[in-house]
Amino acid sequence: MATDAGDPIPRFPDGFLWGVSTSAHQIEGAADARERSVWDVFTAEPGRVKDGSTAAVACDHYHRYPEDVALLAGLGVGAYRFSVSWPRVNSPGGLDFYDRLTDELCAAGVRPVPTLFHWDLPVSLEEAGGWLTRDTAARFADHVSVVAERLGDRVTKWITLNEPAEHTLLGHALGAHAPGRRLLFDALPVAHHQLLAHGLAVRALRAAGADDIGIANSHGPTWPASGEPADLEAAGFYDVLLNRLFAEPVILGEYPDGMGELMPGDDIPADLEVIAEPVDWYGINYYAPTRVGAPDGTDSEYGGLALPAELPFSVREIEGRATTDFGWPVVPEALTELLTGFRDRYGDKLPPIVITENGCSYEGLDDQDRIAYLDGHLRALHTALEAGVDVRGYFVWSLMDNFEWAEGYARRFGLVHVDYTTLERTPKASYHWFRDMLRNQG
Ligand code: IFM
Repeated sequence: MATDAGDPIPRFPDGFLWGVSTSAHQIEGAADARERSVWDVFTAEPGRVKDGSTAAVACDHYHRYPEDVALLAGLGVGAYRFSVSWPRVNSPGGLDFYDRLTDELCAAGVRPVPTLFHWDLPVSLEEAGGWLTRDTAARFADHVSVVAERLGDRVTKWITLNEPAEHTLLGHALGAHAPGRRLLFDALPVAHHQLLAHGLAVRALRAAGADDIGIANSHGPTWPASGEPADLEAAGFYDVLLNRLFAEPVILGEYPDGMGELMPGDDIPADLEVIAEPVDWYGINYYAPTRVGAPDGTDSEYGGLALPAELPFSVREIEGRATTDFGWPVVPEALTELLTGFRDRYGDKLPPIVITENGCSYEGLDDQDRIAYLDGHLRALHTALEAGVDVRGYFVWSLMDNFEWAEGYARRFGLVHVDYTTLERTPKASYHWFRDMLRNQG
């Protein structure tokens, strides 16, 4: 891949927050020290995870967190985004782990940034209806209050949910992720209830005194396959489903046209008031743009995901681009397009942005492709800042290789390599590159 290697990454503003991200189920292991989650059930079913693996041990971060915090300190990041496992918090002594982790981070001078839900719903709640049930949003607010009460003296920056779009689409519409439901458009209540949970969580965090709160939504530009009306219509619909459906309730307090009517509940305007509870910043997870056309009557496959023919769109290849090991196209300039597009679409209503995830899967310790990916995306991010988009931080996905959901351990996103037999951590070339980049930033 072509890079501007050698040229330093341009300087970001003073106070810009640099970090790396992980999530509980993907790294912690210690499954016997917590209640079961939907992912424990899902991974136990044959054929659900490509390599047949589970996250029972994963990176064993639960036991090895001091070593991992030392890696963060060595990297020189200002912040670490991790997630708090709801099933662990429900289990005796579970919150103690996050207490210890928070103390360790603070002692190392790394700011803790917990995400309060990253897809690992407790099985007990799934059995009560999961995200198809409105009550789960209220239960989430209770969970948030418990965590905030315990950690709020040291944690000042919070993330409510991770990628409700993917959890709706992959987990409930297509059945590719836990809890494995294949409801297609009947999965829409899952979107509404997660958004409601987000709004209730913001209120619970404010009640606990928090004043630095965001959400991590995944977004990417949608590129129509052609200028034909059928392709434009399909791409517009995809954009609503993956981008606008999750951004607009939070940012504008409204659903895109026609979507509010499809949502469950007696009083959607009242719910939207909760969902639009002001956030202090808006988190964007960005990986790649998507090229979308009219349905072509066949099942298709995109980055490991099976897309059934009955969807009202089809995902097409972006030609002429390098792809990551996951098959995702590498298009750094689409990050600039995404951010300026958000600014143009939402104007003054758009809160400051934080890139809460960006990264790529590649094999190998000498991961020059990852360096090129990060280099290109940081330049693209800087271009967006120069164009006047208010971006306040950037987090790499991920600190270390981990359990990549339905792909198992086959996809390596880490700056640090994990040997899943010995659990030994080895910083990759990209770790050293990112550390040096941060030093240059001063
Ligand atoms: O590993 C995931 C993460 O859990 C959510 N965002 C995308 C990452 C890479 O697929």
